[in-house]
Amino acid sequence: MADDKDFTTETGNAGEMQQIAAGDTPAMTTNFGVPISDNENSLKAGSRGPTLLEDFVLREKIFHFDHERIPERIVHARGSAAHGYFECTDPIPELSRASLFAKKGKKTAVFTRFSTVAGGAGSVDTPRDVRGFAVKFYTDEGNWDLVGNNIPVFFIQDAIKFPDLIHSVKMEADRAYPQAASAHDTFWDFISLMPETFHTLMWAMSDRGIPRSLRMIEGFGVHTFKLVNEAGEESFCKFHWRPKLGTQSVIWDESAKTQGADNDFHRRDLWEAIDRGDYPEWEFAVQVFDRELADSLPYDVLDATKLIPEEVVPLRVIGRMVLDRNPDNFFAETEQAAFLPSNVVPGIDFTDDPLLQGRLFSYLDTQKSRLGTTNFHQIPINAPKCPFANMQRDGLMQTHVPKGRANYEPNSLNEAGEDPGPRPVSTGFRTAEQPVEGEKLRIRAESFGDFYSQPRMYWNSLTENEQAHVASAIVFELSKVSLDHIRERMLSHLQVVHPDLGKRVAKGLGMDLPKPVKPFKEPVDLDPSDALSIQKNWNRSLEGRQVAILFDEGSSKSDVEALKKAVESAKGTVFTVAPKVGGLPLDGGTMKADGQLAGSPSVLFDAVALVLTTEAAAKLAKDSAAVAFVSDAFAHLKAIGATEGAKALMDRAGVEPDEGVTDLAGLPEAAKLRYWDREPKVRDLA
Ligand code: HDD
Repeated sequence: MADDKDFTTETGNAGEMQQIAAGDTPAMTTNFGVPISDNENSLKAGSRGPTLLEDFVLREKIFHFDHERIPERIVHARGSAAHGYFECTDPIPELSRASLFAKKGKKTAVFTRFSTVAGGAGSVDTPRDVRGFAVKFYTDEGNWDLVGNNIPVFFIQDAIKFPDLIHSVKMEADRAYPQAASAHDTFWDFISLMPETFHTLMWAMSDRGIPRSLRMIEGFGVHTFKLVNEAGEESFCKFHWRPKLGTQSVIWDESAKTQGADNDFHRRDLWEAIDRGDYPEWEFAVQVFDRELADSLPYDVLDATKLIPEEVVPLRVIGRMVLDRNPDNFFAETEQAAFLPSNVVPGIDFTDDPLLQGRLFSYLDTQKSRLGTTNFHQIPINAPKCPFANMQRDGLMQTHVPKGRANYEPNSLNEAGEDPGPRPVSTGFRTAEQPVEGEKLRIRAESFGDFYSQPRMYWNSLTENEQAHVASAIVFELSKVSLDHIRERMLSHLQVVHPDLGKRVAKGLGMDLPKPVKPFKEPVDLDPSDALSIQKNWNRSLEGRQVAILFDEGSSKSDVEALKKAVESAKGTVFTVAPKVGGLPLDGGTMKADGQLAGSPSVLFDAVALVLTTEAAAKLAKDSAAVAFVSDAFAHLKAIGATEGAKALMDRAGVEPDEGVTDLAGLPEAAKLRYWDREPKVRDLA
């Protein structure tokens, strides 16, 4: 027995823990505060005997572990978030009495969660998908949740279709695949039967569906909301977030390969940027218009499948959001964050958009099943930062301990000297008054009936290269559809969106064009909007972009260092890559690399530099990881800067000279762009 005791104290944590606990680190305890002396061994009858039921330390630990997972979000399950602040830069009291827009320089704390839609919580970051962009503003008059996406329109017009849309895109019901992908029968079956989805579909199939970074996505409130001022006057409003780094996307082949290289590509990028002090930032803008303008538009502003181009109603930038703090704990904050479109504050109000109206119910309801209690608002991440009080009481996991007996209103307990509790105030939230009349109808407004004009406008707003990406994405996805009639039905619609799109997708599928559908409303030609294109608005900057420098034995250390300095002084970041990470002999001294070649493919970076000697390049030309590093960078339209010695590797990788292929000195400038003109050389686009 003496031996058993010695074994535990010498090699287990128990003795150590007690010592640490006696110093700076707090003692480990049970959930009820009882100090724990041994976190290594369960309580047994004899050193090799059965475990005792009496062991409350073991039972509590396993019990808690068994229940660690909560139901994941039915949509937007995979997400990453950060804390930060909203700063008002141009107050709008004439439009809204919302306190966060009241004064220039006023800061309001925010918690912002980005997400993919279709995949589960453990899925990857880079599938083709819409991205969620949900912001919780902790204003001093309560929480406002702006629960938007990176695409300004939505697939459906009425909330009653949401479960069908989501069932169709999630993994198929019998086989439970594909995970996090829209390229399958049921999604395209639904889409092909619901032409209202086409506008958002075009956006999802465009480069918007494969963003480079969460720091480089736009955000949209999607619906038309109302702003209400102190006098009760209202205006219509759409909300926009514009990333300071510019909107940037990747190439589809790159996105698919990134999935293999790093499941957490976006999550890591967001975390690391905030961690090193490169705080992501967005401008916040409103598009404000009145009923008269709304009535003059050829589409309905209550229809969430339509956008209003900036050229029609300009954006007014009124603030900025900076995300400057990573969560302390993923579960407690990001996972338990509950966003509710019904959370608005005085000065902001809803419209009758039937999609928004349905959302007002859905999000409150879902929190009860996800977080298990009507008291989810008491979880720190969800609780307002301003005082809050009402007569709602009790319920599961109640953490407030209200004093006194005033749990009803009105009461006159104050007349007896007792605390009467909170009462409604005249400055509280008031719904903007609006006349409502009409018959009770289960019907879609005729003004919602044009499904083709805006998808066509979007197509016409893109560059030729972006159009080719859309057509190719649709070909890719429909090629994964196994049922011919779905493909045919899509073709009969796509040619109505635009004859060119229909023809190109048919050609890409190797199918004949069927007869076009007869639309409910004939499409009209709306003016294209340059603001909708990513490439036309490219941010020519190294900020937020990362350059990989590949070196090997004999490379010039000073060349690597000079390039690193040049990239960093232009606000880019550098990641060094070598066949071995531990340190290689370079010309000028040894150097360690940040990543090993096989685990650091070029899909993870925005541009690559090859600082290689002739000997090293000849050796690497026989290494498939090195060849793929270069050929992928070329195929993904990235800048490549190289020493003369790197030629053998460049040749083996099929690099042909163009504007984006440069010497080391030219790379910091070249790395600000992608080389769209190169694309026809490296792939066959639809
Ligand atoms: Fe939704 C989550 C965005 C329509 C029902 N939605 C959710 C999230 C985002 C959006 C960003 C994740 C929030 C987070 O990070 O926790 N959803 C949208 C947008 C829509 C939209 C921009 C249309 C304009 N959603 C929509 C409809 C319904 C829902 C029409 C139901 C009728 N959405 C939900 C939900 C979720 C959700 C099931 C899942 C988890 C949650 O709410 O909290 O209730």
